[in-house]
Amino acid sequence: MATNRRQLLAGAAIGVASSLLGAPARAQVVRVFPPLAPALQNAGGRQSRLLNGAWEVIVDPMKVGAISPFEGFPPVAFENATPWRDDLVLQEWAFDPGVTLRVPGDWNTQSERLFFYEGDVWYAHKLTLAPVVEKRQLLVFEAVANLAEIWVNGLPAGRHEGGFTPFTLDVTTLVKAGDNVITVRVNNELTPQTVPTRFTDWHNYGGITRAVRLIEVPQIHIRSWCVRLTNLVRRDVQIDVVLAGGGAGIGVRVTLGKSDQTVSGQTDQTGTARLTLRTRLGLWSPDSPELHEIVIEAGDDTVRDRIGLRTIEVSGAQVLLNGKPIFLKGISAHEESLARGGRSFGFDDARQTLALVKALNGNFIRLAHYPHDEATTRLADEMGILVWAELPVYWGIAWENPGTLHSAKAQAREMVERDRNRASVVLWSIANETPKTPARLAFLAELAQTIRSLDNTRPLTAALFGDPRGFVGRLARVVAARRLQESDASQSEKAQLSRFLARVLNKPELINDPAVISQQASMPLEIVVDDPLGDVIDVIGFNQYLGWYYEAPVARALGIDEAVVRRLSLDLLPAITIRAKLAKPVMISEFGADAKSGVRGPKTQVFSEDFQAEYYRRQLTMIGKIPNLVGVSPWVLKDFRAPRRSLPRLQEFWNRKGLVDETGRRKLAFEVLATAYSPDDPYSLAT
Ligand code: GCB
Repeated sequence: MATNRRQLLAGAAIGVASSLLGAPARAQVVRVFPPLAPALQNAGGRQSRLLNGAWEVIVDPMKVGAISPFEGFPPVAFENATPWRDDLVLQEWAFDPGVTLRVPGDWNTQSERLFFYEGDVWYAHKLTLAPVVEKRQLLVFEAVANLAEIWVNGLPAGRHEGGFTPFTLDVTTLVKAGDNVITVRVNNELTPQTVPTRFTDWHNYGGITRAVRLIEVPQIHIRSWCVRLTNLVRRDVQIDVVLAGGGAGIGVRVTLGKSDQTVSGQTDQTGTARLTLRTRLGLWSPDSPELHEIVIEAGDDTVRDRIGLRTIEVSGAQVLLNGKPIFLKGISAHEESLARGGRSFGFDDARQTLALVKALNGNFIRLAHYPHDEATTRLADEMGILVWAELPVYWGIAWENPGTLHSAKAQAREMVERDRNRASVVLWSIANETPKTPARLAFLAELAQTIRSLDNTRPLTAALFGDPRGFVGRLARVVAARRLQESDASQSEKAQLSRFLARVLNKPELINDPAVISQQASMPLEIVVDDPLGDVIDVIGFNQYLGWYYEAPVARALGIDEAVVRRLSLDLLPAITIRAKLAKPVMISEFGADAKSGVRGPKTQVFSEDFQAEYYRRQLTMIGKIPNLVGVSPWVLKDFRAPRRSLPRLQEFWNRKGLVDETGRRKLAFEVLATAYSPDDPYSLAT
């Protein structure tokens, strides 16, 4: 407190002086943090002290803890904040047991005042420790959204950017026997330079959103391991084990599955032991998600994991799982809890989400648009659900900014290191709907290279999207001609449409010729996916909203009723063709339409469940004809919070494209997709 009081007095003096000279600039203090420790793999699988629960917080909208109002003076040192004292001390900030937030958890859904909050919240957690000798103390945060600065007992411990991946701090020299306090400055502001960037279509949840653990490990301990099936026929397994704190010549022993399958070796100069084993163990697949226990021992350390053995590869335009073509019957999902609302975490939330994939008869989930909690990929291993894992490189990223690329690469490394032992994870996705510019291509090619250098056993993908402008123009022509052929079109409507066609065809003299109109009406509508990023990735993901987003601009261009355009466009939908220019596997990684749960109406009424169900039927008919199609993941499993969608009564800050609403109630389209994914499959998706 004495420090705070001194700062305030000094600040007041300067304030008086500088107010005569004009407002002083606020001083951003650059705090120096030690580097993070290398990531500790499967932290949740070790014995640990979970630091979950109520953490005391200071909400700091003016950032007084990070930025001083006066040049030359430090900001308020919340990392040293003491409890409030009821005596003659001037104190304006304090952690207090009455002001807390739950960890893990987003702050937005814990306090109405914080629902739209973007800024700083300081967290503090006290813990009492017994004396520890000859061990290392690692502090693992499974995710903090988006920036975390951490102090232990007032001393800087580490800093991490990126809201969806775990990080580890070595706090051995910072903790002490007795009372300790961990303080975290959490900031969830997104900027044009961050990954993700400022403008997205999801709620920017802030907070310590996943578990926090303190883990005691031997000085020499097992940091990470990577297990992969290198030969499908011979069942050769390669196991790389990396130790921390050691060097060359340390013995490592691995037992996989049955106790007779043991292999031993020694570490090299880098602390890595590379071991191989020939096994007779069963393979992992969605039909038979067999997992085998692995036990790794080195010195005084032992770790365990559960591993599935499988191969995944692209061959020509097919995706092969264990050497056989597989069709991915999936759904895209945000990481929002069905039970509580808000950011989901842990196994209970994951189970609810993945149970819905099973209810859809699916075998695949696209975890959009950022890495989800490790519980989800672990449970997907157990349940036999294939996973598309994605980086938050979304829409308009600062492609030319080296710091942005650095952040994307760091998040890629953390994602891959965390999940590369998950048999369920079959695709790494590097980006969603990014513009076709040279700067973006260079950025994403480098990001792809980073991932391949860490894991070259999985195909890379990205969700591409088409240029809607050209397509809207062609759709408008066909819709105009089709409407002209309908007997109930009014004279003024006809005149309007004829003028439109005459203008775009530049043939005023021919425009009332029925042959011209019929030729326009039957003009094939085709989308060719042609993006240079296709050369970089192995599986081409394609997002398209035909039948949803294009009809309003077409109606505006034609000057006719949107309901008429929507009806005609729905009729046209099954006949539209989509193909990729490259002969690579293609996935429809998104299509969708909003429906407010419980709203019923004619099939052309937007926001009704009936429209959404009909839209799914027609989309699936079209999608079933796409050449080289290897999978589908419509948008989206559950309605999710989206602050950019404020439409009263229908959206109210929710994106309503869910197949279930926020309470889990199924909309009509749920059954349509479940039927498509059933063995009956009326749309012949997988053939
Ligand atoms: C997209 C985006 C997704 C949006 C969705 C929509 O193309 O990839 O993040 O939420 O469309 O609903 O418009």
